[in-house]
Amino acid sequence: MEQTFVMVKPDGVRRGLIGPIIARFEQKGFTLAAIELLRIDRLLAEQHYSDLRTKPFFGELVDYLTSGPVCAMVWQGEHAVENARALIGKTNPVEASTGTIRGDFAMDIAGNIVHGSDSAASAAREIGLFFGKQPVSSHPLDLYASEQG
Ligand code: DAT
Ligand code: MG
Repeated sequence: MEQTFVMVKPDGVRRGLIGPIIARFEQKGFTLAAIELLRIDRLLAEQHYSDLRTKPFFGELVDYLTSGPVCAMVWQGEHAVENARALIGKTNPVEASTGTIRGDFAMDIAGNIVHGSDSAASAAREIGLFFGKQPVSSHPLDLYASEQG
């Protein structure tokens, strides 16, 4: 069973969208394996988006990600990475289809409210960054996930 890393970004948290976003993952058939509300520091934001560090918008991206609490989650299920990306929609909300999270809840690329890992390797790296090096299966909340199958 595959796992992916999903994060409600600060504007999503501020706007009260943790619940609606969780609902979509549950309705789709994902199982929640770990969840934490936290404020991330600049170092963690920079590590999370290290592949984008040469982009002109990198500083603003780090400002945005550290502007308030985020909700970090691990969701698991069949093809979790690809299914989560499909649920989230295209990076730019202008291009994201209605019915996707970004298509329905966001207006601008600099405030696209949610993150989802882009590959299994990224998911493993991001889960490690946010939930520590131990496998999420050793996380207490994963008892719930294993009961659900
Ligand atoms: P995604 O979040 O869909 O995986 P990404 O990894 O290419 O997209 O970029 C990470 C985040 O960086 C994205 O969610 C929003 C921000 N971003 C990407 N391109 C941008 C741009 N041209 N201007 C401003 N922010 C951008
Ligand atoms: Mg990405």
